[in-house]
Amino acid sequence: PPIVPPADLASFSEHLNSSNRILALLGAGLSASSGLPTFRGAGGLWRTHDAMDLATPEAFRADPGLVWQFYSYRRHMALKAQPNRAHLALAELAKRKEGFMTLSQNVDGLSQRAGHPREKLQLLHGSLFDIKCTNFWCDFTEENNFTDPIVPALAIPIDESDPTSSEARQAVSDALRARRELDISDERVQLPELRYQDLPQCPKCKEGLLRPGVVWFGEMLPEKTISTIDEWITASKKIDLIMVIGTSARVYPAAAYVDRARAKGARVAVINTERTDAPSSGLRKDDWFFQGDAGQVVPEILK
Ligand code: BJW
Repeated sequence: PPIVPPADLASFSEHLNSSNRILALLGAGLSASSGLPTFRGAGGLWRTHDAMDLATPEAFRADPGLVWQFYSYRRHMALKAQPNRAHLALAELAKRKEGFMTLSQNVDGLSQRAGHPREKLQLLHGSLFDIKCTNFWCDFTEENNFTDPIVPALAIPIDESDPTSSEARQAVSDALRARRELDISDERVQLPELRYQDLPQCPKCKEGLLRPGVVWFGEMLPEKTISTIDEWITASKKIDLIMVIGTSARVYPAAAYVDRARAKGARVAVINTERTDAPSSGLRKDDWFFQGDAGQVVPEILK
Protein backbone atom coordinates (compact mmCIF):
# COMPACT_ATOMS: atom_id res chain seq x y z
CA PRO A 1 0.00 0.00 0.00
CA PRO A 2 1.21 3.56 -0.61
CA ILE A 3 2.79 5.02 2.52
CA VAL A 4 1.32 8.42 1.74
CA PRO A 5 -2.49 8.95 1.66
CA PRO A 6 -3.36 9.39 -2.06
CA ALA A 7 -5.61 12.44 -1.58
CA ASP A 8 -2.92 14.31 0.36
CA LEU A 9 -0.34 13.28 -2.19
CA ALA A 10 -2.46 14.60 -5.06
CA SER A 11 -3.13 17.98 -3.45
CA PHE A 12 0.52 18.32 -2.41
CA SER A 13 1.82 17.43 -5.87
CA GLU A 14 -0.50 19.91 -7.48
CA HIS A 15 0.68 22.65 -5.14
CA LEU A 16 4.34 21.71 -5.60
CA ASN A 17 4.03 21.80 -9.37
CA SER A 18 2.55 25.28 -9.33
CA SER A 19 5.04 26.54 -6.69
CA ASN A 20 7.91 28.79 -7.65
CA ARG A 21 9.42 29.87 -4.33
CA ILE A 22 10.03 26.82 -2.19
CA LEU A 23 12.01 26.22 1.00
CA ALA A 24 12.99 22.97 2.67
CA LEU A 25 14.06 22.98 6.32
CA LEU A 26 16.03 19.83 7.06
CA GLY A 27 16.83 18.14 10.35
CA ALA A 28 18.52 15.05 11.74
CA GLY A 29 15.52 12.81 10.94
CA LEU A 30 16.45 13.06 7.26
CA SER A 31 19.77 11.37 7.93
CA ALA A 32 18.26 8.86 10.36
CA SER A 33 17.40 6.81 7.27
CA SER A 34 21.12 6.80 6.50
CA GLY A 35 21.83 5.36 9.94
CA LEU A 36 22.94 8.53 11.71
CA PRO A 37 21.39 9.18 15.12
CA THR A 38 19.17 12.20 15.89
CA PHE A 39 19.65 14.52 18.86
CA ARG A 40 16.43 14.13 20.77
CA GLY A 41 14.92 10.83 21.76
CA ALA A 42 16.50 7.44 21.16
CA GLY A 43 20.03 7.74 19.85
CA GLY A 44 20.50 11.17 21.39
CA LEU A 45 22.76 9.76 24.06
CA TRP A 46 26.49 9.54 23.39
CA ARG A 47 27.98 7.41 26.16
CA THR A 48 26.42 8.95 29.29
CA HIS A 49 26.07 12.37 27.68
CA ASP A 50 23.08 13.99 26.09
CA ALA A 51 24.35 14.88 22.59
CA MET A 52 23.08 18.41 23.10
CA ASP A 53 25.14 18.89 26.26
CA LEU A 54 28.25 18.18 24.20
CA ALA A 55 27.24 20.70 21.53
CA THR A 56 28.16 23.74 23.60
CA PRO A 57 31.21 26.01 23.92
CA GLU A 58 31.15 25.29 27.68
CA ALA A 59 31.51 21.55 27.09
CA PHE A 60 34.45 22.15 24.75
CA ARG A 61 36.17 24.46 27.25
CA ALA A 62 35.62 21.99 30.08
CA ASP A 63 36.76 18.88 28.22
CA PRO A 64 38.01 19.46 24.66
CA GLY A 65 39.22 15.86 24.45
CA LEU A 66 35.78 14.41 25.15
CA VAL A 67 34.07 16.81 22.76
CA TRP A 68 36.63 16.06 20.04
CA GLN A 69 36.10 12.32 20.59
CA PHE A 70 32.37 12.90 20.06
CA TYR A 71 32.90 14.93 16.88
CA SER A 72 35.63 12.70 15.52
CA TYR A 73 33.26 9.75 15.93
CA ARG A 74 30.48 11.72 14.19
CA ARG A 75 32.85 12.65 11.31
CA HIS A 76 33.78 9.00 10.92
CA MET A 77 30.18 7.77 10.98
CA ALA A 78 29.02 10.47 8.55
CA LEU A 79 31.78 9.51 6.10
CA LYS A 80 30.76 5.84 6.34
CA ALA A 81 27.05 6.68 5.82
CA GLN A 82 25.50 7.10 2.39
CA PRO A 83 23.03 9.77 1.26
CA ASN A 84 19.57 8.22 1.14
CA ARG A 85 16.80 8.55 -1.45
CA ALA A 86 15.44 11.67 0.24
CA HIS A 87 18.79 13.48 -0.03
CA LEU A 88 18.85 12.51 -3.71
CA ALA A 89 15.25 13.58 -4.37
CA LEU A 90 15.88 16.98 -2.75
CA ALA A 91 19.05 17.43 -4.81
CA GLU A 92 17.03 16.68 -7.96
CA LEU A 93 14.29 19.12 -6.97
CA ALA A 94 16.94 21.80 -6.41
CA LYS A 95 18.25 21.26 -9.93
CA ARG A 96 14.81 21.32 -11.49
CA LYS A 97 13.18 24.22 -9.58
CA GLU A 98 14.82 27.58 -10.04
CA GLY A 99 13.29 29.12 -6.91
CA PHE A 100 14.11 26.30 -4.50
CA MET A 101 16.35 26.73 -1.47
CA THR A 102 17.33 24.19 1.18
CA LEU A 103 18.03 25.28 4.74
CA SER A 104 19.80 22.39 6.42
CA GLN A 105 20.46 22.05 10.12
CA ASN A 106 22.47 18.91 9.37
CA VAL A 107 26.24 18.94 9.57
CA ASP A 108 26.86 15.49 8.07
CA GLY A 109 27.63 16.42 4.45
CA LEU A 110 25.08 13.97 3.03
CA SER A 111 23.15 16.59 1.00
CA GLN A 112 26.41 17.74 -0.61
CA ARG A 113 27.33 14.14 -1.42
CA ALA A 114 23.87 13.61 -2.94
CA GLY A 115 24.79 16.30 -5.47
CA HIS A 116 22.66 19.10 -4.05
CA PRO A 117 23.64 22.33 -5.85
CA ARG A 118 25.77 24.14 -3.28
CA GLU A 119 24.36 27.61 -4.01
CA LYS A 120 20.90 26.32 -3.11
CA LEU A 121 22.03 24.69 0.14
CA GLN A 122 22.41 26.81 3.24
CA LEU A 123 24.16 25.13 6.16
CA LEU A 124 22.58 26.74 9.21
CA HIS A 125 24.68 24.83 11.74
CA GLY A 126 27.93 24.55 9.78
CA SER A 127 29.64 21.29 8.91
CA LEU A 128 31.48 18.50 10.70
CA PHE A 129 34.12 18.83 7.97
CA ASP A 130 34.84 22.51 8.55
CA ILE A 131 37.52 23.23 11.10
CA LYS A 132 38.45 26.48 12.81
CA CYS A 133 40.88 27.81 15.38
CA THR A 134 39.58 28.54 18.88
CA ASN A 135 42.19 31.24 19.47
CA PHE A 136 40.18 34.49 19.53
CA TRP A 137 42.74 36.45 17.48
CA CYS A 138 43.43 33.69 14.94
CA ASP A 139 41.24 33.53 11.82
CA PHE A 140 42.25 30.05 10.65
CA THR A 141 39.42 28.10 9.04
CA GLU A 142 39.40 25.18 6.66
CA GLU A 143 36.46 23.78 4.71
CA ASN A 144 35.90 20.21 3.58
CA ASN A 145 38.60 18.59 5.66
CA PHE A 146 37.71 14.91 5.31
CA THR A 147 40.81 13.56 7.05
CA ASP A 148 39.64 10.65 9.18
CA PRO A 149 40.81 10.56 11.89
CA ILE A 150 41.67 14.24 11.91
CA VAL A 151 44.66 13.43 14.16
CA PRO A 152 46.00 9.94 14.96
CA ALA A 153 45.01 10.18 18.63
CA LEU A 154 41.35 10.40 17.63
CA ALA A 155 41.31 7.14 15.66
CA ILE A 156 38.43 4.84 16.57
CA PRO A 157 39.94 2.03 18.66
CA ILE A 158 39.94 -1.45 17.16
CA ASP A 159 38.69 -4.49 19.02
CA GLU A 160 41.90 -6.38 19.73
CA SER A 161 40.26 -9.01 21.89
CA ASP A 162 40.51 -11.64 19.20
CA PRO A 163 39.83 -15.22 20.17
CA THR A 164 42.07 -16.45 17.33
CA SER A 165 45.82 -16.81 17.59
CA SER A 166 48.10 -13.80 17.37
CA GLU A 167 49.48 -15.08 14.03
CA ALA A 168 45.97 -15.20 12.60
CA ARG A 169 45.40 -11.72 13.93
CA GLN A 170 48.49 -10.49 12.09
CA ALA A 171 47.04 -11.80 8.86
CA VAL A 172 43.79 -9.96 9.26
CA SER A 173 43.53 -7.34 6.58
CA ASP A 174 43.03 -3.65 7.26
CA ALA A 175 39.54 -3.88 5.82
CA LEU A 176 38.62 -6.58 8.28
CA ARG A 177 40.17 -4.68 11.15
CA ALA A 178 38.16 -1.63 10.14
CA ARG A 179 34.99 -3.61 10.64
CA ARG A 180 36.07 -4.43 14.16
CA GLU A 181 36.02 -0.82 15.29
CA LEU A 182 34.77 -0.39 18.80
CA ASP A 183 31.58 1.57 19.25
CA ILE A 184 32.78 4.41 21.46
CA SER A 185 29.26 5.82 21.67
CA ASP A 186 28.67 2.92 24.07
CA GLU A 187 29.73 3.93 27.58
CA ARG A 188 30.92 0.38 28.32
CA VAL A 189 33.70 0.82 25.76
CA GLN A 190 36.71 2.52 27.25
CA LEU A 191 37.78 5.74 25.54
CA PRO A 192 41.44 5.89 24.57
CA GLU A 193 43.44 8.29 26.74
CA LEU A 194 44.09 11.62 25.13
CA ARG A 195 46.76 14.14 25.94
CA TYR A 196 46.03 17.81 25.28
CA GLN A 197 48.96 18.05 22.85
CA ASP A 198 47.51 15.20 20.76
CA LEU A 199 44.32 17.14 20.01
CA PRO A 200 44.05 18.97 16.66
CA GLN A 201 46.27 22.08 16.80
CA CYS A 202 46.04 25.18 14.64
CA PRO A 203 48.61 25.05 11.81
CA LYS A 204 48.52 28.85 11.48
CA CYS A 205 48.94 30.41 14.95
CA LYS A 206 50.41 27.18 16.35
CA GLU A 207 48.86 28.06 19.71
CA GLY A 208 45.15 27.43 19.53
CA LEU A 209 43.24 24.20 19.55
CA LEU A 210 41.17 23.53 16.45
CA ARG A 211 37.45 22.90 16.81
CA PRO A 212 34.71 21.62 14.52
CA GLY A 213 33.10 24.33 12.38
CA VAL A 214 29.63 23.64 13.69
CA VAL A 215 27.28 26.02 15.51
CA TRP A 216 26.96 25.25 19.19
CA PHE A 217 24.20 26.46 21.53
CA GLY A 218 24.65 30.12 22.35
CA GLU A 219 26.64 30.78 19.18
CA MET A 220 25.58 32.86 16.20
CA LEU A 221 24.72 31.15 12.95
CA PRO A 222 27.14 31.93 10.08
CA GLU A 223 26.56 35.56 9.08
CA LYS A 224 26.82 34.95 5.35
CA THR A 225 24.31 32.11 5.54
CA ILE A 226 21.78 34.23 7.45
CA SER A 227 22.15 37.18 5.08
CA THR A 228 21.81 34.97 1.97
CA ILE A 229 18.58 33.52 3.35
CA ASP A 230 17.29 36.95 4.39
CA GLU A 231 17.92 38.21 0.86
CA TRP A 232 16.15 35.18 -0.62
CA ILE A 233 13.13 35.79 1.61
CA THR A 234 13.09 39.53 0.94
CA ALA A 235 13.33 38.92 -2.81
CA SER A 236 10.28 36.63 -2.64
CA LYS A 237 7.03 38.49 -3.19
CA LYS A 238 5.43 35.31 -1.95
CA ILE A 239 6.78 32.00 -0.66
CA ASP A 240 4.64 29.15 -1.94
CA LEU A 241 5.76 26.22 0.16
CA ILE A 242 8.04 25.19 3.01
CA MET A 243 8.78 21.52 3.59
CA VAL A 244 9.82 20.74 7.17
CA ILE A 245 11.66 17.45 7.01
CA GLY A 246 12.87 15.31 9.92
CA THR A 247 13.29 18.09 12.42
CA SER A 248 11.79 18.62 15.85
CA ALA A 249 11.78 22.33 14.88
CA ARG A 250 12.59 23.38 18.44
CA VAL A 251 15.99 24.96 17.89
CA TYR A 252 16.09 28.66 17.02
CA PRO A 253 16.63 30.61 14.86
CA ALA A 254 16.30 27.67 12.40
CA ALA A 255 12.75 26.83 13.50
CA ALA A 256 11.64 30.42 12.96
CA TYR A 257 11.93 30.01 9.18
CA VAL A 258 8.66 28.08 9.27
CA ASP A 259 6.79 31.13 10.57
CA ARG A 260 8.72 33.50 8.36
CA ALA A 261 7.65 31.43 5.36
CA ARG A 262 4.04 31.34 6.60
CA ALA A 263 4.10 35.13 6.94
CA LYS A 264 4.94 35.23 3.22
CA GLY A 265 1.97 33.03 2.40
CA ALA A 266 3.70 29.64 2.39
CA ARG A 267 1.80 26.44 2.88
CA VAL A 268 3.60 23.99 5.14
CA ALA A 269 4.32 20.31 4.55
CA VAL A 270 5.73 18.40 7.51
CA ILE A 271 7.48 15.07 7.01
CA ASN A 272 8.22 13.35 10.31
CA THR A 273 7.87 9.97 11.99
CA GLU A 274 6.18 11.67 14.97
CA ARG A 275 3.02 13.69 14.74
CA THR A 276 3.98 15.49 17.96
CA ASP A 277 6.99 17.04 16.26
CA ALA A 278 5.07 19.54 14.15
CA PRO A 279 6.47 23.09 14.11
CA SER A 280 5.95 24.90 17.42
CA SER A 281 3.29 27.12 15.84
CA GLY A 282 1.28 23.92 15.36
CA LEU A 283 -0.25 22.29 12.32
CA ARG A 284 -2.87 24.31 10.48
CA LYS A 285 -5.87 23.23 8.49
CA ASP A 286 -4.24 23.47 5.09
CA ASP A 287 -0.84 22.09 6.10
CA TRP A 288 0.19 18.64 5.00
CA PHE A 289 1.50 16.13 7.46
CA PHE A 290 3.17 13.09 5.95
CA GLN A 291 3.97 10.62 8.67
CA GLY A 292 6.83 8.20 8.14
CA ASP A 293 10.51 7.74 7.43
CA ALA A 294 11.79 10.72 5.45
CA GLY A 295 13.93 8.37 3.36
CA GLN A 296 10.73 6.82 2.02
CA VAL A 297 8.21 9.64 2.18
CA VAL A 298 10.28 12.41 0.58
CA PRO A 299 11.08 10.57 -2.69
CA GLU A 300 7.42 9.52 -2.83
CA ILE A 301 6.01 13.05 -2.53
CA LEU A 302 8.64 14.64 -4.78
CA LYS A 303 8.18 12.08 -7.55
C1 BJW B 1 12.41 11.32 11.59
C2 BJW B 1 13.05 10.14 11.39
C3 BJW B 1 12.91 9.58 10.14
C4 BJW B 1 13.47 10.66 13.36
N1 BJW B 1 12.20 10.21 9.22
N2 BJW B 1 11.71 11.94 10.66
C5 BJW B 1 14.51 31.64 20.99
C6 BJW B 1 13.75 30.98 21.94
C7 BJW B 1 14.33 30.09 22.82
C8 BJW B 1 15.70 29.80 22.75
C9 BJW B 1 16.44 30.45 21.82
C10 BJW B 1 15.85 31.36 20.95
N3 BJW B 1 16.84 31.84 20.15
C11 BJW B 1 18.00 31.23 20.46
C12 BJW B 1 17.79 30.38 21.50
C13 BJW B 1 18.81 29.52 22.14
C14 BJW B 1 19.09 28.26 21.34
C15 BJW B 1 17.82 27.44 21.17
O1 BJW B 1 17.19 27.40 20.16
N4 BJW B 1 17.43 26.70 22.21
C16 BJW B 1 16.25 25.86 22.12
C17 BJW B 1 16.64 24.42 22.37
C18 BJW B 1 15.22 26.38 23.07
N5 BJW B 1 19.65 28.58 20.04
C19 BJW B 1 20.92 28.87 19.86
O2 BJW B 1 21.68 28.90 20.81
C20 BJW B 1 21.38 29.18 18.46
N6 BJW B 1 22.16 30.37 18.46
C21 BJW B 1 21.62 31.59 18.60
O3 BJW B 1 20.43 31.77 18.58
O4 BJW B 1 22.54 32.62 18.73
C22 BJW B 1 22.09 33.87 19.21
C23 BJW B 1 21.65 33.69 20.65
C24 BJW B 1 22.44 33.04 21.56
C25 BJW B 1 22.03 32.87 22.88
C26 BJW B 1 20.78 33.32 23.28
C27 BJW B 1 19.97 33.95 22.35
C28 BJW B 1 20.41 34.14 21.03
C29 BJW B 1 22.32 28.10 17.94
C30 BJW B 1 21.67 26.77 17.82
C31 BJW B 1 22.73 25.75 17.38
C32 BJW B 1 22.20 24.32 17.41
N7 BJW B 1 23.29 23.42 17.25
C33 BJW B 1 23.04 22.00 17.17
C34 BJW B 1 24.40 21.27 17.18
C35 BJW B 1 25.11 21.40 15.84
C36 BJW B 1 26.40 20.66 15.82
C37 BJW B 1 26.23 19.17 15.95
O5 BJW B 1 25.61 18.52 15.10
O6 BJW B 1 26.72 18.62 16.94
O7 BJW B 1 22.30 21.72 16.00
S1 BJW B 1 21.98 21.37 18.48
C38 BJW B 1 21.11 20.23 17.46
O8 BJW B 1 19.74 20.65 17.31
C39 BJW B 1 21.74 20.38 16.07
C40 BJW B 1 20.56 20.26 15.18
O9 BJW B 1 20.83 20.83 13.90
C41 BJW B 1 19.51 21.00 15.94
C42 BJW B 1 18.10 20.63 15.53
O10 BJW B 1 17.83 19.31 15.80
P1 BJW B 1 17.00 18.44 14.75
O11 BJW B 1 17.74 18.33 13.50
O12 BJW B 1 15.63 18.96 14.67
O13 BJW B 1 17.06 17.01 15.43
P2 BJW B 1 16.11 16.39 16.58
O14 BJW B 1 16.80 15.21 17.11
O15 BJW B 1 15.70 17.43 17.54
O16 BJW B 1 14.80 15.96 15.82
C43 BJW B 1 14.81 14.91 14.88
C44 BJW B 1 13.42 14.83 14.30
O17 BJW B 1 13.39 13.85 13.29
C45 BJW B 1 12.36 14.42 15.33
O18 BJW B 1 11.23 15.24 15.14
C46 BJW B 1 12.03 12.97 14.97
O19 BJW B 1 10.67 12.63 15.23
C47 BJW B 1 12.28 12.99 13.50
N8 BJW B 1 12.70 11.72 12.94
N9 BJW B 1 13.69 9.78 12.60
C48 BJW B 1 11.59 11.41 9.56
N10 BJW B 1 13.47 8.38 9.88
